[in-house]
Amino acid sequence: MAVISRGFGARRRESDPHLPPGQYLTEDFPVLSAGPTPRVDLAQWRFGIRNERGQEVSWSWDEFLALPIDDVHTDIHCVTRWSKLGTSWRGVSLDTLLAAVETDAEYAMAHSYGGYTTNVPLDELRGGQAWIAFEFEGEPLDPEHGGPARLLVPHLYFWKSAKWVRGLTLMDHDEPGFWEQNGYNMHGDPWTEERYW
Ligand SMILES: Nc1nc2c(c(=O)[nH]1)N[C@H]1C(S)=C(S)[C@@H](COP(=O)(O)O)O[C@H]1N2
Ligand SMILES: [Mo]
Repeated sequence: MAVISRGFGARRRESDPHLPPGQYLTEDFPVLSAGPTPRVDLAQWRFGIRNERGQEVSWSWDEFLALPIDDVHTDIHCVTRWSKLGTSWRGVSLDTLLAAVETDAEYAMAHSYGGYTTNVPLDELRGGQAWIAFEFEGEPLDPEHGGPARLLVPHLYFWKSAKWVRGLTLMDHDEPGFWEQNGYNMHGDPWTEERYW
């Protein structure tokens, strides 16, 4: 019986409908950072959105926490092939933040404390698909995972989820961010394996 149940378990995991092609399941939470973890003082922290005409709206930490907050349960998929299912986050929806901004832009560049950037089509940040997350599994987001706050765009590969995010720049045209300049995909859909160019 033990043999049968192990075999059954392995088959079920491989064919898990939540696992995109070419991915494997992991229970731990790997850290992938291109540089050192920046320490961001909450008294100095701001999140801003600049539109294509250069107008900027921004929030202090206290203003940000006063916005409506979502509980998000989602799977995450790293281009290095690990996926983690059923993660829990709390954050402010990009729908809420973008409602404060006038724009006809089609693309966004996320900028982080520390200098990381990543580009995302603006529509992919709308419609309940993206958050600025500040809690993971009921705890303040660990600095190495992007605390105080990170972009969370779980339907795209996880490199699009900029850690230590400090703002978005909205753009009429697409531009490559940090990993995209180094060969990663401009879009990054894990279900169609948009890994590299
Ligand atoms: N600011 C910043 N954000 C980042 C990165 C980074 O190096 N710097 N790495 C990206 C990559 S490649 C991945 S897979 C995820 C990893 O997030 P984690 O370290 O919380 O697992 O963060 C993404 N966001
Ligand atoms: Mo990654």
